[in-house]
Amino acid sequence: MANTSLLKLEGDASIATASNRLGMPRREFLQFCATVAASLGLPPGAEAAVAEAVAAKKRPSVIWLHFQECTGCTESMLRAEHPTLERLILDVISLDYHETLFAAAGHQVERARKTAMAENKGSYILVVEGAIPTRDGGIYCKIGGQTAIELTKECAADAAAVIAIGSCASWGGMPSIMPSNGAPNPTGASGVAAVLGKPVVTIPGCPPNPYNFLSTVVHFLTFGTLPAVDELGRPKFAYSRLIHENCERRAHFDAGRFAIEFGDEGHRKGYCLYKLGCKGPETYANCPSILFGDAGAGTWPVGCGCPCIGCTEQGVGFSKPIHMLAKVKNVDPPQQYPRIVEEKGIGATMGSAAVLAAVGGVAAGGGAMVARNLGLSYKAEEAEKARAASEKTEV
Ligand code: FSX
Ligand code: SF4
Ligand code: F3S
Repeated sequence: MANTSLLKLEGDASIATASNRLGMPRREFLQFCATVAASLGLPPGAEAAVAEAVAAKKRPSVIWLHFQECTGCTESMLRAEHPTLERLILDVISLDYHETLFAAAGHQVERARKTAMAENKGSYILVVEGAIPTRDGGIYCKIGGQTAIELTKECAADAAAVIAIGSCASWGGMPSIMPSNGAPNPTGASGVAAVLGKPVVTIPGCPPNPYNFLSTVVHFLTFGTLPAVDELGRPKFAYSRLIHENCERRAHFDAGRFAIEFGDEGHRKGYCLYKLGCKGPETYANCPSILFGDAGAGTWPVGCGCPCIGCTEQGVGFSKPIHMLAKVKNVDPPQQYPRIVEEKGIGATMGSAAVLAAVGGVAAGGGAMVARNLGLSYKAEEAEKARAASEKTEV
C-alpha cells in the first residue's frame, strides 16, 4: 500500500534540499525516514514528521569552547562521511565561534564570540570541549586573559542549552587522571556540570561519536528541548545499552571463546577480548551499533581487535587499568542480533540513522541498530533490483 504521508512530501522542496544536503536520493531519504519511524514504533504519519524535522533548517548559533583536551572531539567530527559531517554541521548550525576552525585569531575572534552571544542572547548553544582546570584559581588554562572557569560561566549564562562534548568536558576525562608525583589530577581538571553547579548534557567518549552530538543538536532543533538523559547527563538514545549487549563478539563471550594474548590464535580468530581487559561489559555507549567514520564493518575499537577501555564511562575509562577484568553488569542475551541475510557494514547511512533515531525520540540504544538493519535492508533490496535488471539485459 502506498504511504500517503510520504507521497505528500514527494514534491516538497525542503525535502529535496535536505536529501541533497545529506547526499542521498530523495526516495532513499524518504524511505529511510519511514523505516526509522517504523523501527521506533511511531504512529502512522510520523515518518513524514521525521522527514520534515530533519529537512527543516533553523541554524542556531553555536559557541564552541576548547580547554584541556587533544581536540580529538573536533577531529572526529571532521572525519565522518555519508553525509559528510562538516556539511551537516555547517548546514544545521551556525558555528559562530570555534577556536580550532577559525582562520582569524586574537581580539578578532574574541569579538566574534561576544557579538554572537549578544546577537543570540538566550538562544545559542554552548558546546564545551575539554576539561576545565579548577585548581589554583583556574590559572592552568586561559584564553584571551580569561580562565576556562570564567569563560564557561560567562558563555553559559545566556545559552539556551549547554552540551559538554567528550569525556574531558563531561567529567574531566584524561586530564583529570594524569598523575603528578603520585598525585592524580594536578590541575583539578573538572567537567562542565561540576563547574556550573548544574546538570548539562554530556556526550562522553574519547573521542565521542560525532553522530551522537549531531543527534542531540537535531533533537534540540526539532523539539526545542534536549533529549532525555541518564543520571550522568548522557542522552539515553545513545548511552542506554552496554557495549557488551550489541558487540559482534558477544557470541564468543557466551561460548567461552577468548583471546588470551594479543596476536594469539583467539585474537586472530576474532574471539572475545574480555580477558584482554575489554570494558564493554561495564560501559554504556552505542559504538558497536553506529561504528565510527562510516568506514564500514568493524570500524570501532573492539571491531579492530582492541579491547574497549570504557572511554565513555566515568570511573572506568582512564581510571581502571586495561589489564583489569571488567565487572560484568549484565549477562542477559544481547537485545539485537545482526540479521544474517545482510552483509554488515554496507549501509551508507547508519550514522544518519542515529540522528533520525534521536529525532524520533527513541530512548533505547538499540534504535540505531534496528535502523541500521533497516537501512541495510533498503540497500540490499536496491542491490537485488540492480542485479535482476542486469540479468534481464543480458538475456
Ligand atoms: Fe581529546 Fe576532546 Fe578525548 Fe578529551 O575528545 S579525544 S582528550 S575526550 O576533549 O579532544
Ligand atoms: Fe565484546 Fe568486550 Fe563483551 Fe567480549 S567483553 S563480547 S569483546 S564487549
Ligand atoms: Fe570508547 Fe569503548 Fe567505544 S573505548 S569508543 S567506549 S568501544
